[in-house]
Amino acid sequence: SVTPLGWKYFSSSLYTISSIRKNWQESRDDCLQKGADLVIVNSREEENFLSQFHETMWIGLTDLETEGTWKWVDGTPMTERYWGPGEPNGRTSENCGDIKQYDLGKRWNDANCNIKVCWTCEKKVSP
Ligand code: 2F8
Ligand code: CA
Repeated sequence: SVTPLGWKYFSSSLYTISSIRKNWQESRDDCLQKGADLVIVNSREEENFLSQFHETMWIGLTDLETEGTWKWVDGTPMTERYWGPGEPNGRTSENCGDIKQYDLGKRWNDANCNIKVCWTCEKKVSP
């Protein structure tokens, strides 16, 4: 099959980064509308794949439900951890995960869910 315009294929998923900025919830809503969700990072390879998107971008990680317990939007616990230096540091004021331009491989940040940044959607496809 073909890769749709604006999406990139990696390991049985399609990815797209927004060209505009929204808060975390509105970003997630956009992904859901596309039949996708905010990206869930399951491996070092996937984390490195995402480094081609050169913007700060929301990922599908949040501790809104229980402070300090980070979960992915599909309900799975965070197993891989690629936090940037000193992150997460925002306690109750920063409950949404983004990827910042920290060093490759350690780029996750907890940010205030209301700030507007780009976001990346992931849609699983059959291989
Ligand atoms: O230096 C890390 C720090 O950078 C920003 O705060 C100055 C981030 N804030 C936002 O992205 C809103 C912090 O989350 C981050 O820890
Ligand atoms: Ca932070």
